[in-house]
Amino acid sequence: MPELLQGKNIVVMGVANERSIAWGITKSLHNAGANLIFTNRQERSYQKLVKLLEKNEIEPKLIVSCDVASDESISEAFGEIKEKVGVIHGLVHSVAFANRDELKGEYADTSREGFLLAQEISAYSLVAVTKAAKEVMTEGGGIVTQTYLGAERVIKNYNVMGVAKASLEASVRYLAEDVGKYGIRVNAVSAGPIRTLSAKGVSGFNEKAGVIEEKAPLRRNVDQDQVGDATLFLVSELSRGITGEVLHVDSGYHIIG
Ligand code: NDP
Ligand code: KAL
Repeated sequence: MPELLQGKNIVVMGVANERSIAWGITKSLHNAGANLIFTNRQERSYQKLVKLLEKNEIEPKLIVSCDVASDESISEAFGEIKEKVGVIHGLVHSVAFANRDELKGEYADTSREGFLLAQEISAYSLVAVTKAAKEVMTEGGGIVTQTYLGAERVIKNYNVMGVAKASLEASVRYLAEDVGKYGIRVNAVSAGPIRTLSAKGVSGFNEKAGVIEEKAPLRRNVDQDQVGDATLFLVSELSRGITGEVLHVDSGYHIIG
């Protein structure tokens, strides 16, 4: 579908490496003809992204640095996007963070700082970037974030991140109402377990991925490309009647009791 996003400018936040969900999304958006603008936090991610883009012969429209922990960084990033690109038609938020030591044991042991950090980076960041992006989305468009089933159910080890994702999903609904009048839609993809840099080193990942193969209707795990195509759908006009929605891309696992 090379014409689906032809001439559309889409911002992608959260490519750390080839395994990132945001990289799967990048490939889907690129194949649909989008012009891509990237944001990263770490220099290491920037270097990886530049190499990946070269290898895949994708010409970025712009790459800007953006740490979602800082209002100044967000406003500088979107200021530069406005100046160099003008209008944007979509935004992909694929960013989350919690301290590793809070992603095990009991949720009841979560520290105040750990709770606030997970909320700030994983949930408030969507609010902050929506506020900045709506100023540049003057022709309407789609905003899409990434969530996980741990927002809806208690999933071992997900702990503080589950509560942050619940906040993210509620934010999707409140933001959808606010920006709907400007022709902007806000949705989330709830992906099944995918082995990425974030998933590395956190306990319980293998167990979760194993259960999907055993119990999900499709009896297989999802990958970055499947999440990429679903995100493309939600960014594009194909989903023009959908907002405030959480779409599960999880081989159907969430319907199983
Ligand atoms: P990655 O580790 O590839 O991506 C995480 C990204 O978050 C990195 O690019 C990182 O940027 C970025 N990030 C963290 N803190 C900040 C910050 N302060 N400012 C800006 N960017 C920041 O992992 P995934 O692709 O797995 O994660 C992407 C999203 O998908 C997350 O929201 C995650 O919760 C969600 N998700 C993941 C699932 C999985 O199984 N992997 C399942 C369901 C949802 P940098 O590297 O520059 O620090
Ligand atoms: C039940 C599952 C098992 C894993 C439990 C928790 C996973 C939490 C995800 C969270 C985003 C991970 C981190 O924040 C890791 C961080 O503390 C250390 N890593 C880093 O700093 C790397 C270098 C950078 C790139 O990472 C980030 N995030 O910036 C959940 C599984 C089955 C599904 C997953 C992994 C869901 C999810 O939300 O990612």
